[in-house]
Amino acid sequence: MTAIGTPRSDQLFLGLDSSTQSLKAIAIDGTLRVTAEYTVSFDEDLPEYETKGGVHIAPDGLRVTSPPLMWVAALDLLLARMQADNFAFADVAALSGSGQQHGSVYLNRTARSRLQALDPEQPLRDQLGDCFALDASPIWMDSSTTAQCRALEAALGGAQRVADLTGSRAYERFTGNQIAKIYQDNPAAYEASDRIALVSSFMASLLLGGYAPIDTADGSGMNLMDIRRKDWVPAALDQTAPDLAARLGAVSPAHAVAGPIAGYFAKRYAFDPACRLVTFSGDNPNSLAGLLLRRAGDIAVSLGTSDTMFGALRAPSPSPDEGHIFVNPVDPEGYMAMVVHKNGSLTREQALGRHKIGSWPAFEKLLAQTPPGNNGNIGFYFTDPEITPPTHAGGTFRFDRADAQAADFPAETDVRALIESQFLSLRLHGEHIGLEPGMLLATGGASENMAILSVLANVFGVPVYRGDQKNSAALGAAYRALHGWVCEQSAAFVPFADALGNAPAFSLAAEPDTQAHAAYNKMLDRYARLEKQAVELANRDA
Ligand code: 5FX
Repeated sequence: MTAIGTPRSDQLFLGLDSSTQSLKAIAIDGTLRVTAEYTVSFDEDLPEYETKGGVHIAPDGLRVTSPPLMWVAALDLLLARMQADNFAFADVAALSGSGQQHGSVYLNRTARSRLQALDPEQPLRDQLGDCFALDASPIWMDSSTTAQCRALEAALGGAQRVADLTGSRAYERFTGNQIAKIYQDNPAAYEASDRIALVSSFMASLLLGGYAPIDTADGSGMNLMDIRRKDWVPAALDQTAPDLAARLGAVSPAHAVAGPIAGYFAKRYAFDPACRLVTFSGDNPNSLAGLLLRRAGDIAVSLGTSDTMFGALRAPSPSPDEGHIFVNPVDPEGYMAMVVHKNGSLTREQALGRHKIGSWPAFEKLLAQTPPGNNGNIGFYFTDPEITPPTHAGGTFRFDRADAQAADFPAETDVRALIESQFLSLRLHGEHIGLEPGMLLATGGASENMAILSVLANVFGVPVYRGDQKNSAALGAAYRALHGWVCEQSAAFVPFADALGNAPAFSLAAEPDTQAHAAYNKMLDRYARLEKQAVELANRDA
């Protein structure tokens, strides 16, 4: 007999990930083995929404949105594909999910009743088209809210105060500042909103058949929640828009069960009507769970559309200059710290195009032609306005060994300058918010590139591991589904590590070279000084 709270091997736990470019699903069984994976790509599978990389970018380059109905259509398509593949929906004991952080969805007064009365004969897209107060959802790539950020900091007593309360100083993409802009630019849309959801709580609401709560980890990315009290900051709400608390609803810990799955999914796909829906969270908090970062010093670097570095912390020490502190999604008393670069994969891909480097193996070969430290050449590659360090405009700034600005570098110097710069910046800014790795876990598309991982190991001077599982946010959501299910079955909070005892180990991908690491240690102060100069240059051009 299995003990209460111990999953059986024939039970499934499903994790969804609604990211910038795709909707994915990963199923694990009760022994944590991945049994199935599915993906819907927004650009390719839903071309009628005319997105590029899943988004629409306004001509000013600052406003970035996605159509929320596309996310609904993606869920229809994903579940239809799973059904066509005979996925065993009936065996799913619990599901949870992940959403790109910060994005907001504005639901009008018809939404709640529509969600509660979904017709299983019809796709979701056909039933929910008119339940939005705004058909373009601002997402994390949006950097149009500088005025709202400064106003929030002024109202609350400065950047340090906002960081101390909410975990981060005011950032353009953080949801509160986005809501403030919607309220100011389009008061009718704000007025028509009955519920303002994050991408994570919106996707959860579809599956719950009603409004699902925002969890405290994803809620930490809004500049509206007190990360210690785990509740909204009244002064921040007041500064943002009127009657906001009612539109946001109450926050919930991420491990809590929000309810059973909506009848729609039980009838249309044969989910067990008792299947538990564990509160959804943000992609970075889910990745923390997916990568099983339990000890301080276990730090992940996710190399994707954005590059992020994050790890668990016991005590938060937010900085007004960089990085974010979020509530930990698997330890409601704990925290996680994170540094984000907006210019990740797209910037690496642009370097490939700019230098006519045909392939990633050719990129690796070029990288091998220059030594660690790049003979003193350093570059800053802000394809878009950067998040860390914050800039108001994009721009590329190259400096030679004598600190003189260079218009360009030869291809082999440029690719090294780019990769070294991305990792030196993570190291510099991560250290400021307590992220000091004993080891690194690399994930995301670029983590398949061994030459890039070797630079990462050398910059930080620690071994770099790689999980076989690339989709850490979807996997983390599946792990969290299991965790939430175990907590509910046990009628008590069970530590994540205890619930996930069987989790797989990671494989060593790169070890640091002492000499190379010494070169980067020597370079860091100069890098920090030149970074300040690059930020000034970018802002001067803004
Ligand atoms: C985190 O703060 C970010 O803005 C990004 O990593 C998004 O979460 C990507 F979805």
